[in-house]
Amino acid sequence: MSLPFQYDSANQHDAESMKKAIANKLMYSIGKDPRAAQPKDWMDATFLAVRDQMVERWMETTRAQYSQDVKRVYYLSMEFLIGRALSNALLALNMEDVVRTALDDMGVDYDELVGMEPDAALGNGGLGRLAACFLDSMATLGIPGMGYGIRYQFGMFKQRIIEGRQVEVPDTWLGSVNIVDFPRDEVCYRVRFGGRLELEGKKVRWLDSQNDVLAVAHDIVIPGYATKSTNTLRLWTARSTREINLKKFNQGDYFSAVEEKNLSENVSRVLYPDDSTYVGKELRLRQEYFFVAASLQDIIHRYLSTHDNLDRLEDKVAIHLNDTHPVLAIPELMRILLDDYNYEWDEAWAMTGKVFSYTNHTLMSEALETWPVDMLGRLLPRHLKIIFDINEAFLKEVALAVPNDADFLRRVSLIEEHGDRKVRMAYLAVVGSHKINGVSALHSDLMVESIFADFARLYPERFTNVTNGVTPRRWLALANPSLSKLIDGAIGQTWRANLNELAELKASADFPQFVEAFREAKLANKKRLATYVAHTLGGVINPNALFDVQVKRIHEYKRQLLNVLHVITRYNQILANPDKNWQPRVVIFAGKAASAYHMAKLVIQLINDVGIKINNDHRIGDKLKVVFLPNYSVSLAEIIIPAADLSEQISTAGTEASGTGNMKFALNGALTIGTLDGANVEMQDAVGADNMFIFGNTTEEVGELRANGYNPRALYEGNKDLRDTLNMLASGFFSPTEPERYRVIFDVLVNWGDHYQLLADFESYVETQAKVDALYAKPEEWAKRAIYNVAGMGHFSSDRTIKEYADRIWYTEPVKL
Ligand code: B1N
Repeated sequence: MSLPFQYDSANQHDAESMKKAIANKLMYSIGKDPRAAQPKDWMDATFLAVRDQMVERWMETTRAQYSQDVKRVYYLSMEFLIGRALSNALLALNMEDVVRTALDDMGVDYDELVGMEPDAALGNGGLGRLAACFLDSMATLGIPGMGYGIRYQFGMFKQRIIEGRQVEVPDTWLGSVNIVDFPRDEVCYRVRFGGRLELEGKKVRWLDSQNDVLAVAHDIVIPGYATKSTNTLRLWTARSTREINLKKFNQGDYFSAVEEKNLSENVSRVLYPDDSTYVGKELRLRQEYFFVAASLQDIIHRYLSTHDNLDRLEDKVAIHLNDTHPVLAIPELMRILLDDYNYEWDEAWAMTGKVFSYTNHTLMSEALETWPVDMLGRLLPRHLKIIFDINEAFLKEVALAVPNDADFLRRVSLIEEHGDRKVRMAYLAVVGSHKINGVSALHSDLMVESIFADFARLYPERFTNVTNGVTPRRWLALANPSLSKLIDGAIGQTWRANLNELAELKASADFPQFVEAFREAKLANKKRLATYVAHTLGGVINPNALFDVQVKRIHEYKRQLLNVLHVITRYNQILANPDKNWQPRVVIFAGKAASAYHMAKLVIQLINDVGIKINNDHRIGDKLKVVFLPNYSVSLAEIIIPAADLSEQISTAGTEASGTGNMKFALNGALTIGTLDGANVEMQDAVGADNMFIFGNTTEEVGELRANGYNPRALYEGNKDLRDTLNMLASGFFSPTEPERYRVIFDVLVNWGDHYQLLADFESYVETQAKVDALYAKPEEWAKRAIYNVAGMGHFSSDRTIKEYADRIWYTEPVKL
């Protein structure tokens, strides 16, 4: 067996020395006698012992990066949805067997221990998880890439379901013993807020700032897979500039003496739990500037530690903006260059454009950030002035390129003038970056046709596409050991670092033995999930049923409701035709709703209410079950996704920028039922149209309906299945104690325009679900197509994505180790 390891630490650290290392940590870092140690203590000790193994490589990488004076990439993101670190590190270091044996010898169960680690959930969904996959791929490829973000004290809330409703519980992921990161108390920068400007000729001075806060660095080690290359994720935590107000303290006013401290430290307190939506809260703006200002000071400081001045900054520094959330970095770099280092405007602006690049992750208007000019001016007066100056210079340039077109100028202005004036952050990102990319081919096309159409006319060369990807280490090797082992036997182990090799599996689909083994691997994962369901919900699900899965944030555009409409319709059909040979199905949902998103929360409640009705209807039995798994998270995804037969990717065409769950499911051998949206389009190209269930209107058709009058009521009246289903919602069939509960859903769909066009796609969706049943009735045929899905997913590795960013956007190369 050929191991893909250039550097095999497993040979250097045998189980005996690992045992000693863990026992050592348990005693000297945790302070526990092995006889008294709780499972959590063992976990912490093991984590610390394994982390030691990464530190040497980390330092070697850092030294090589300095001595080779490589160009670095800084990935600025408000979110990093990392999940568990220990099992991932053991995979990267090829140390799983050693640690398993060591723990076994000490009477500790490896799987239980690994499963105890809390997720680092510093993100909402796709955008944050993408950032985590990118960190993994940058380290694996040896790209000198560093992540910068916020060390939220409370990450993504934990979701409980109480009487069918979502209840949010704070996520206290940082335990009492810090095993997560290395605090760097000495890496500490002041971040200023408020104050006023003083103009002195051409010079601007920012004075009298108030409520300043300190940013303290905490470093998380990011190991590359099968390489020494190890990178850093640096997260900032807020610390008050004044621990205590002595005057108030001396007056005996103890509480207000520490109040200021608490208030200023609120900036890194909690992650905003809004996915793909924008809330214009001042604290959010503070968070954005807080981490941007600290990161830029750090970047400049690092650069100047090996260079005399900033003249060639763009040769050694690429800063990537993960959506508009860090876009204040653009005026912040301008401020540094102009005010602190006395560059001329034109020179500073040229450098800035070369340093920055920006990824757009959504076209939906409700997610596009615009900050009120008032608020920005109050909090960051210097930045507002710079933004105005950028706009003035920009509009001058535009007036030359597009003469005599006042409407064009108004449209592209960085300031939205009507009503309360607002800064359009996406436009600022575009004018201040040399490359702007979308996250799938379709999304990138729509981006230049819609929100950035005017800018694409001005700067066509800036716009590009880089289709998203996912790391095969976490999403196949770690999450799906049974399938991974089967793949290893067929094509060897190197696919983990070169996912295109999965194409070789195509041939295996012709071998009945392989197909049989593939089905067994899937069944093992389904049993694992069934056990989880039994433990968490107490219900029994049949692992031989078709597992039909939709897990993702709950959002109207993602259309969980369309899925529910199909479930109810199927329920009615089974009752109407009980003797038909129905394919047993378990329809599985999971996902969180933003705390203030009432419609999304109502959908969660509906799923649970529908589940209660159907699951307890003895006439239905095994033919249909509905499960809502609480608290969707990275580690829950690792259990659910490998167990899926059918992956639901059913957003209204043109709304899901890419999707990345879609890729994870196919990689784990699920077939997709989906619309031609986001990366589904490219997945279809990669796996073949016969191996996917595509349904519904195209983006074009959705647009035509929207433009030419869409009539959902006519669809309601014209389709009996649909009518029955919607009438059951409206009449309180699923909510007998509160018959009006789902009336609003009926209204949204039938009477208020059905914005996401569920009814337009309903018939096509239900028909396609019947095709799913028909294929599932031929298990070998189904398995063959599932194998083709796995084989076709090579393109969707985040290694490929990062290589494209490095070559076409960042112009960076791997460090030599
Ligand atoms: O980013 C993912 C894509 O795969 C998804 O299609 C896309 O929906 C997601 C504001 C967002 N877009 N926008 C956000 C998240 C948090 C927030 O506060 C917007 N997330 C996406 C990765 O490209």
